[in-house]
Order: sequence, then structure tokens, then C-alpha cells
Amino acid sequence: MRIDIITVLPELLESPFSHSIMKRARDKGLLQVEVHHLRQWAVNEYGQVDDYQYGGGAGMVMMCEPLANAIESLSKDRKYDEIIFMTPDGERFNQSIANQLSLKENIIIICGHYKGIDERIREHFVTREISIGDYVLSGGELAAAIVVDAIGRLLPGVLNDETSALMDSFQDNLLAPPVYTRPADFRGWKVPDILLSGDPKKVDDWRYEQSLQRTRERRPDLLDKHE
Ligand code: 6GU
Repeated sequence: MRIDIITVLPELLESPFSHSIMKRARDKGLLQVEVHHLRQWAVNEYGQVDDYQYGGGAGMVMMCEPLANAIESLSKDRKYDEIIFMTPDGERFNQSIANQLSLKENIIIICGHYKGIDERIREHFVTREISIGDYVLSGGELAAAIVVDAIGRLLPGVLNDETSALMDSFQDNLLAPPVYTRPADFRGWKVPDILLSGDPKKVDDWRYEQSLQRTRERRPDLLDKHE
């Protein structure tokens, strides 16, 4: 899978994909992330990519021309399945959207900045608009990093243990059960006996019960969606 990110702050996106699981995904060739500086499609020699908004009001708007040129230039080399705009007024991101996007071949992600982008880009190029939650960030870059991370770890072969993505919280609309590691007794705080029993069926049942209980207590809204 290939993800092209268009941004005015490429520096913000260097580290998130250069470590741990995202690094492994890229090293293995399972995920290609290319970060593009919008300035290379600036309208003049000053690197201008934004302008005052029509109708007045504070805040700059990202201009049509650089974004259209960026998208069209990238689209010459491959066909994109989705052109995503990161914006607080988009559809709220969740595991289901991550699953859908992980099945795509090529994606462009546009990071919004300033007041946002000219509406005509949204109308004529953008196929999907995503928010990561009900709060405002200073730009779409960190949100894009979250979306790419959530997608990347779902790609076949990225996680060591293929089943572990299936066991995640939210994958079946249940929160994950508690986990423990050695020692079995830390300061008198004991690991539940069942986990030491060596009986995989009992362990599975216990984990499922714990997941249900945890979801009931913390996220009862998820239980309606759990089949
Ligand atoms: Cl995608 N962008 C910005 N700027 N703020 C957000 C967001 C995105 N999602 C939640 N808040």
C-alpha cells in the first residue's frame, strides 16, 4: 500500500513512521509513505500556498492551485483510490474506517492548515474527509499520522503475530482484556490464577468475560454494535 501525504509541515511527519511497527512495515515494503511539501507547488517564488479568505475574516485559506497541482501531479503516476482531507468537520475516525482504508492500494492524504482549504478542492478532488475526534488541532499532520498508523498495522504481514490485530480493542467492538507478565506475584499483587492454569479454553473464556465486563463498565455504547 502507498500513502502520499501533502503538507506544509513535512518535518512533523518524519518521526511517526520511522520507528517500531511503522518502520518495519516500510522496511518490509508493505507500506510506502511519501511526504510531499506543498510548497513545491507554490503559486510564486515566495512559496505562497495560502491567501486571505473571500468575504473577510481572520485566518488564511490554502489555495486551490497548489493543491490541485499537487494532486494532479501525483495522479500522473498512479490511480488513487481515495483522496482524504484531514479536517475537524470530517467523519469521525474509528477502527471500521481504518479497516476499510487498509484494503486500498493508493491513498492521498491532505493535511489542512490555517483556516482550512478552499472548498472547491473538497468538492472536486476530495473523496473522504476524516476527523480524529471532537477537539481542534493546529493542523492535520498529527491526525494524519494517527490514521496512517492505524491503517499500517492492519496490513497483512506487518504485525508479527497475525492474530494480534484481530484481538485488538474495537476490532469486534469490545475492549481488550487485561494482560499480565512476570512475575506472577509482585508485592503480593497476584496474576489471576486462570492465566497460570495452562488451560487455553479457560483462558479464552476468561478473557472474553473480562472484555465484556470492561466494555460494559467503560464503553456501554460499544455493546450495541457487538454481535
Ligand atoms: Cl483531522 N484536523 C484538525 N486540525 N483538528 C482535528 C482533526 C483534524 N481531527 C480532530 N481535530
